[in-house]
Amino acid sequence: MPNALFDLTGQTALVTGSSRGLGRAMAEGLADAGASVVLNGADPGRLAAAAGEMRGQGRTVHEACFDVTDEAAAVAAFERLDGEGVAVDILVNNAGIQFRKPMIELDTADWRRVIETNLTSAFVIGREAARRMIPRGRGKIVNIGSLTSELARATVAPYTVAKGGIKMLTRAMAAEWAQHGIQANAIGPGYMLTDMNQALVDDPAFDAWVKARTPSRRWGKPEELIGAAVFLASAASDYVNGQIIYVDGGMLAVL
Ligand code: GCO
Repeated sequence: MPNALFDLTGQTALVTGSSRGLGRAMAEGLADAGASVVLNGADPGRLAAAAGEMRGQGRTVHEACFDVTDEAAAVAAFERLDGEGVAVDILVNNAGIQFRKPMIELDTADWRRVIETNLTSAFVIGREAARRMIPRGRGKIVNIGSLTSELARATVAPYTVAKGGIKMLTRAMAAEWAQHGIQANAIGPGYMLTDMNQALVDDPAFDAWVKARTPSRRWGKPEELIGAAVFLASAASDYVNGQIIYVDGGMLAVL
């Protein structure tokens, strides 16, 4: 008998950016732990395809098609879920983009786009979720950080700053919302095999660096975030708040 602490039956999880990549893997993992999932993406075709595949696997899936940088659309999506009687018990703020360019060449517009997508959206969507969790006296928020929540890498400054902000936003959420029965934590993925990182995987020098720099000597797989996601989404983490769990093959633990 699996431990009920990790059972998400009866819970609904909204995962932003879950048509593919890390978000899709976490949505599937949360569904396998019993949750109904609300998939989110900005591309209606990709979102519908992902939802169809997951429904075909017997999972309960709602769709919320909106761009996380569009505050009005995000608010409207929550109002639609309210109207459908879908209460978000678990929010995974996963949506994010990468933009690699040295700061000296970086346009401010590109800086702002990354900050808006990777950080501000987590605040906006977190606030909308918390406004509904607080009256219920419970809720789980899982923000997706990065190794760059701790360490900088040249050419990814806006991503680094945004992910550093994710770590501190998580603590700010804990500071204000823990008293209302909400647990806000984060996951910091290491170098994972995702579309966003394909250019790095395909670069022999970067690939070799990741494998040498990571004690596990390999890239991570998206499904390897599921354990941390289920833990932080479940009763097993009811006294955990403001923390970030690194799923990075040990990279941050060593020089
Ligand atoms: C990069 C990568 C990283 C990883 C991940 C590491 O360009 O260095 O995209 O940012 O995606 O965030 O935790």
